Amino acid sequence: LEPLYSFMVRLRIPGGVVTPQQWLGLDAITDDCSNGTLRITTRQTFQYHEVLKQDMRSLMQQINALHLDTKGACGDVNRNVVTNVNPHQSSVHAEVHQISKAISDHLCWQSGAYAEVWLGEQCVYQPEKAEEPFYGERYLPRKFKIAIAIPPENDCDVLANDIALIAIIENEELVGFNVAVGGGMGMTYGETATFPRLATMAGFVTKDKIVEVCEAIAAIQRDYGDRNNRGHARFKYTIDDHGIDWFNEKFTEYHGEAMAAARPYELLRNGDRFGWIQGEDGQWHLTLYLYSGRIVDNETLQLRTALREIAKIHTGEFRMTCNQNLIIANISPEQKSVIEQLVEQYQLDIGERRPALRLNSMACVALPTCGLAMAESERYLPEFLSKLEKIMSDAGLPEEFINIRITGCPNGCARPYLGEIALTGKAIGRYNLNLGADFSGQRMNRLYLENVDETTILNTLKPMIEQFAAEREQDEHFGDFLIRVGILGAERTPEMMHKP
Ligand code: SRM
Ligand code: SF4
Repeated sequence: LEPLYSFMVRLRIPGGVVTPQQWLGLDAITDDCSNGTLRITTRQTFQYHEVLKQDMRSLMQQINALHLDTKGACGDVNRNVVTNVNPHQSSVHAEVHQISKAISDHLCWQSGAYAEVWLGEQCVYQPEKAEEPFYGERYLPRKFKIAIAIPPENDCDVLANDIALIAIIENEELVGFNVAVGGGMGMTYGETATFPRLATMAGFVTKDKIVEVCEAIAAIQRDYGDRNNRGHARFKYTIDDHGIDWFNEKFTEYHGEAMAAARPYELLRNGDRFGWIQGEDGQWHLTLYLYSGRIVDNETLQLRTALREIAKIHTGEFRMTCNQNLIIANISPEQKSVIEQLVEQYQLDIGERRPALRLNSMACVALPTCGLAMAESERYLPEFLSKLEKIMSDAGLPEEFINIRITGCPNGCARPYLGEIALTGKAIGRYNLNLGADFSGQRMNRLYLENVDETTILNTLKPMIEQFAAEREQDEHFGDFLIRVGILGAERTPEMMHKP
């Protein structure tokens, strides 16, 4: 007899798109092999929780039958490539989605062991042929992440990635990408050599070269990343240690030509836009608010059932967002009213049924499934928001959007260092309070209070919110306000990561 092992399984879905047929298949697996919930992640894909060891093969085979896979969803390789959410809003979005798939496929590992272990295929190992032409025998020093933003939207928090690609559109055509390198969120409490970092701008490349450009950059990390100290192995430390000029020299060597100068762009916001949008081709798209991306039926909301019913009749696609929300995309004008009826019947949230504060909030999974959690996150977010909403409402700001993030530890899975208000777990019921990011994912917050309980957090925020209500400038966001009036200093630098 062995212990009852259970696993979390994450899919690779570049750009976060699945068909209604795939949705129905993924939904069915939830009952067959998992804990009855599907979970949309902060990187536009799905996770299954509590998959028993005995169900693992069946789950992997069912995923494979849906023409999906789990390759590179975890491990020291390139992870799910994320992009802006709505490809049908313009042809640029569609093109960028194809590019995200091309990068993901190109940097996907090749090993036949996956098919052998999970799909029951015969081993086809040929010792004379390299199994991993790019990764070699040692893969990368650490996980590696790529995101693509299409300005002015930054819903993927592009600068939090190892490679941040910012689409440059001229005369309504995608011409290429600005490339920034060395972003990442994770840190370890008390270890000042670890810190979150936003990617540094390196230059511009044309779109036809982008797959090779990503390969060259990942190869620099493969060859120069720290393989001795796992806590220092992310690409952000390679960039921070050597500097951007060193990177640009290496890039020219690896890629064969230098990047051009970065081109102008503007990122305006990093949350999702909810409700109905009509694309340039006349098709409709509906963005739904899902609480922390958890798709489950409960007493108050039959969310799983509702989405299953929609999938049965929907002819477009489903798109996951990097904020754990969902777009029912590419709905024909004829089908719009049918979907509207289902949305109404199941009381799904299109952003109108919640206070504004919730719509820009995110929490990582944390307890009970995450082994690294020090505090509650997903299960605590609604309670925290309710209390904060009361403060906002009393201050006369019930409609104000503030970007709120909670995580159960400092690893940063809900990108907390980009929250205007962010809690990172320290112990059960205790958090670090981080304040002062901007509203567009381009400035990190900094530590304001360490290891405090809910009462202290709310008592700290209340006067700040009241002052914000009284003294804010027109359209000023909370994080910017805290800096303008001097409650916080202007920059989060590596030295300030651990101190107010
Ligand atoms: Fe994460 C580890 C969940 C996005 C930084 N992350 C984990 C693990 C696998 C815990 C573990 O290693 O034992 C968590 C599983 C919890 C569970 O029960 O499901 C976990 N991470 C998640 C997800 C599901 C959070 C969510 O609520 O949606 C996200 C899945 C993304 C995906 O689909 O691939 C998730 N993780 C992120 C992000 C955000 C992002 O990528 O945009 C980050 C910060 C960005 C970054 O990588 O720098 C992130 N996760 C980490 C880290 C810290 C890495 C570091 O550089 O220090 C760990 C711990 C580690 O790798 O050692 C971690
Ligand atoms: Fe787990 Fe920490 Fe990631 Fe939350 S931030 S899911 S607690 S590793």
